[in-house]
Amino acid sequence: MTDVAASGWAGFDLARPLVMGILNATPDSFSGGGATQGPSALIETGLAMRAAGAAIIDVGGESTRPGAAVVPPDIEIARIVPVIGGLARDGVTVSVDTRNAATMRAALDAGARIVNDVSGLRHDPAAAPLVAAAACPVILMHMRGTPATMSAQAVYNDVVADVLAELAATRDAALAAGIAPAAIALDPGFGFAKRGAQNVALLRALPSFRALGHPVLAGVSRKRFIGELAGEPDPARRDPGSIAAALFAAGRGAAIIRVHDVPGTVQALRVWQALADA
Ligand code: HH2
Repeated sequence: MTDVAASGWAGFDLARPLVMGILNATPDSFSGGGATQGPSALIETGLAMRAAGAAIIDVGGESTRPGAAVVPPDIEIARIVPVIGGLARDGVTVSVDTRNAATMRAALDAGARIVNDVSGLRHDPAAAPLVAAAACPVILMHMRGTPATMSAQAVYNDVVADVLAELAATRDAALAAGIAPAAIALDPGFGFAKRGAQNVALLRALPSFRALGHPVLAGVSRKRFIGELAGEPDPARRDPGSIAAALFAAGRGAAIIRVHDVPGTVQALRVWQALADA
């Protein structure tokens, strides 16, 4: 198997877990949207995340929480392009969180360097050829159905084996479309067509996902299963539980941790790493 830590991804060496800061230019994200802030406030938020230690800022213009409204690409583009442009001009490494090829194109043109697709490039048939031609790093996440239908599809024979097989098939389709193996990172897709204990099983199984030969991203921040484990119904109050899960994911080989609370997660990872290094 390729040594992921040695070979790196997106120009990062991955010797230590990276933090990806979540910047939602949406009015309806599950833990509070940012669209009401306007582009300059969102850019300031993104710059503050970088100053706090985020390696990547993930900019999205469509909420993918269960049952969220579908956002047409032109609205998605209008929400995110000014934010991506502003961050990229300041040298920030930006990923674009989208399922739409037109949005990927506009985001890459505006300076985004990474594509993050919760559908694993399966939602839009134009997406995989576009990413192959752009030769940019890409995060392929596992989900079933769409945000509107996924909750009903959280039925598995063996959640770990099934998600591994489906994500490997998604990866193979990306390779067949001409995307380089070294460009790909994989994500089990916590909360996407998964319920409570299924997320826990997948988190414990992260080493099996890493064994697919790509860096692994874990996006657990403020998600419902964290709330269930913590007894905290309010997503905005789930950062301590999210950090506990982030450290657990890092201990099981996650290379990238996608979070809302960048300063808290960076501090926790620094201490965890220093203790692990000793
Ligand atoms: N989770 C969300 C969105 N994008 N991308 C990846 N790779 N992994 C994830 O787990 C993931 C993701 C959902 O979280 P958030 O962006 O905070 O909410 P919303 O989709 O409601 O905007």
